Amino acid sequence: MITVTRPSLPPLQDLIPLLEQMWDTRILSNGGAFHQELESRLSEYLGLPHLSLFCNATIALMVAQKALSVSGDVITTPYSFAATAHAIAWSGNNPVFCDVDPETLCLDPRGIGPLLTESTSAIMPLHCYGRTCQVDAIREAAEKNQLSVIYDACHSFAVFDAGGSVLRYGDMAVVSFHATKVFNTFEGGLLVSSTAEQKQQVDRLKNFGFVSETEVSDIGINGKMSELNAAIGLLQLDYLQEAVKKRSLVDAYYREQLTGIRGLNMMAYEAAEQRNFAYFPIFITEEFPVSRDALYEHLKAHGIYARRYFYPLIPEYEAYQRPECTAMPELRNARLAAQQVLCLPLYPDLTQPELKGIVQFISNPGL
Ligand code: T4K
Repeated sequence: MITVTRPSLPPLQDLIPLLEQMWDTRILSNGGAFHQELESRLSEYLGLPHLSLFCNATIALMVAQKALSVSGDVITTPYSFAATAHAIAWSGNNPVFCDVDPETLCLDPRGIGPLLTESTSAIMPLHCYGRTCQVDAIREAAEKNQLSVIYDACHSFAVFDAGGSVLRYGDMAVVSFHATKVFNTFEGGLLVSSTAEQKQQVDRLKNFGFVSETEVSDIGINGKMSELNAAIGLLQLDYLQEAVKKRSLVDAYYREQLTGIRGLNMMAYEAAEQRNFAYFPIFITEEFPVSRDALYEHLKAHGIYARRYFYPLIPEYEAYQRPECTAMPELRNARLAAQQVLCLPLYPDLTQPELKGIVQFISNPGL
C-alpha cells in the first residue's frame, strides 16, 4: 500500500539519550529545555525571532485570533483542510468563504471587498500547497479596512522567497508539525508573531493565561508542546534538508513523466521561491480519459492511496450549513479545483519502482 504521505523519522537510537534526559529531570512539559532549544533552533533556521511552539496548528490558529482580538466575521478560504474554518468557528467567529485564485488556489484578494461587513475583523488565507498568497494585495485590503491577517501557513514550513521565510507575512502565521507534514513532531504546531509583545501574549494564552504563579490575565487555553514532541523536532531538524531534497526528486520525476498527458494539469510554482515539495496535486479535467474519482478508485484498487485534498469544499460540509457561515455565491474556482484535484503520494522514501508504478497506473487509467 502506498499512502499519500509517510512520515520521515530520525534514527530511533538518537531519541534514547533525549528520553533518558526526560526520565532524569522529570521535566515533561511547560516550556522545558527541549522546548526552548527547538524554539531557538527554529528561529535561527527560519530567520524569524518571535516563535511559539504549540501542541498542534488548530489550537494555534485559535490562539492567534484571541491574541489579535478577532471577533465577528473572518474572511477565509473554502479550499483548505477543515481545521482552517473550524479554528474560526471554535473561536466564536464566523467563517466567510471567499473564492480562490484559479492559478495559486489561494484566497483571491479581489474577492475580499464584496464580502466585507461591519463585523469583519480578520482575513485568514491559506498558502495552499506551499504556494504563497498574494500577500501585498491582502495586506492592502487589510490595512484599508483595519483587519488582522492570520495566515494558515500549515503547508509552508521550509518555503522561502527572496526576503526569507514566507512565515513572516501577516500579523501572525501558523504552521502544522503534524505527522503528515514536511517537518513533523508527531503532533505539533508553530505560531509566528510579528513582535516580542505579541509573542509574550501568545505564550501566556497557550498556558491558560498565566502571568505568574498566582496571576491569570487572560482566559487562555492549553496549547503547549510537550518535551517529547520538542525532542523529536530537534532530531528531525537535522534531516530536514535531506528530506526536502528527496521530495524535490519525486516532484521532478512526476513532472517529467506526467507532462503532456491530455487532461492532466499540474500546479506551477514560482521559480524564485525555495519550495518544500509538500504536496503534488494534479488536476483531472474533462479531457482525461476517466473522471477524477474514477482515477482515484483505480489507483486505490492497486494499493495507491492518493487523496482529494481539498474535496469537498469546507462550506459543503454539513457542519457549515448554518446561516452565519456565509459564502460567495459561486466559489467557482474553488469548486472546480475541488472537483479536479488529486494529491499524489509524495514523501522522501518513495522508491523508484513505486513511483514508476504510480505513473504507469495514471498513464493507463483502466479504460
Ligand atoms: N490547516 C491546514 C491547511 C492543514 O492542512 C491542517 C492539517 C491544519 C490546518 C491543522 O493542523 P494540525 O492541527 O493537524 O496541526 C491529514 C492530517 O491529519 C492533517 O493534520 C492535515 N492538515 C491534513 C492535510 O491531512 P487526514 O484526515 O487526511 O489524515 P489521515 O490520517 O488520513 O492521513 C493521511 C495519510 O498519511 C494516511 O493515509 C497515512 C499517512 N499517515 C498518517 C498519519 C496520521 C502516516 O503514515 N502516519 C501517521 O501517523 O488529515
